[in-house]
Amino acid sequence: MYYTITLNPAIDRLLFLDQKMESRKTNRITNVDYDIGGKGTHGSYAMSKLGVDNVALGFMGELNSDAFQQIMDVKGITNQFTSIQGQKTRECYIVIDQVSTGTTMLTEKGFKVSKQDIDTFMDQLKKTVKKEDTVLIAGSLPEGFTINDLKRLVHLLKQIGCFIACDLSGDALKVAVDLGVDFIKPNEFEINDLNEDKEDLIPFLKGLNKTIQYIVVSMGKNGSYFLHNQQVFRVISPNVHEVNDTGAGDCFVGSFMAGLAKNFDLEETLRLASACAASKVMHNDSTTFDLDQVEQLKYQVQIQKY
Ligand code: TA6
Repeated sequence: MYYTITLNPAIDRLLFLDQKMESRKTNRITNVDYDIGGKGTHGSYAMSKLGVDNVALGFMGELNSDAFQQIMDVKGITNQFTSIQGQKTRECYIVIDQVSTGTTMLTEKGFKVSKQDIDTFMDQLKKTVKKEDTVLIAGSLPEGFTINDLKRLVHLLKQIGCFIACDLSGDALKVAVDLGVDFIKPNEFEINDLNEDKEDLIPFLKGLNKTIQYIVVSMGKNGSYFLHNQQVFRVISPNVHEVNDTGAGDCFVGSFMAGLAKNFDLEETLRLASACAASKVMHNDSTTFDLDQVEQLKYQVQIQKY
């Protein structure tokens, strides 16, 4: 089974403007919509859409759990979130205008989890996840969930022996690297931070690849680097009309996991993930991509062995 863990999910409130957002000006909102937010949930959406059964896990706030579950139902995401009593799942605001070349994301901090919430979650995980499973941990950590709790989580999964994928940043990414998980997806800035001795990029990535099986370095519109078994690939994404880039990286990760689940070869997996992410940015919410579009975009993905 495939699992995703979103420790600090969100309800994305999509704010549409028909002009470019400017300070010192009234920016009129022309439409409001909602989508699920948080990176693991997006991975779950992508896997489900590509026919890979999975369950989304993590924490959710009790106070707006109906709204949260309703969006999960609309998106077809099977889930078993641990409820945090007396608190709300955060909202994140995504500003989408007609003219700008990127959305603006304003993220709330989110709920605070207690030691008891964390213990309940870890116990559930221990009972649920098996050696043959794959677990993706993605997104920010909520208040109360410390770096030591993350270490505990990764150690638990390592003890179980499952495949561990992480889409984390900052200190959390460092934990994933230090503990040698199976997959990471830093962006170009995060990899720079990890590369403290400022080694050349490719030798540095090859060093990381000795302990981490799969590495994707995402560079937005400029595509990505991908490493597996000391092989380096440069992946150039199709050139598409971007409407909303929110969630594109999450979509890449979920689709990549789906490719692995379907035993696609590496090139096919990279083509699929890149095409799904490209289709995602052509849609105006945080998750949607189109399977027919993906079929066409797959052939526009360029993959070069480095
Ligand atoms: O990657 C997009 C997204 O998952 C949004 O949907 C938004 O809710 C945000 O990222 C959450 O990111 P964070 O790093 O705060 O967990």
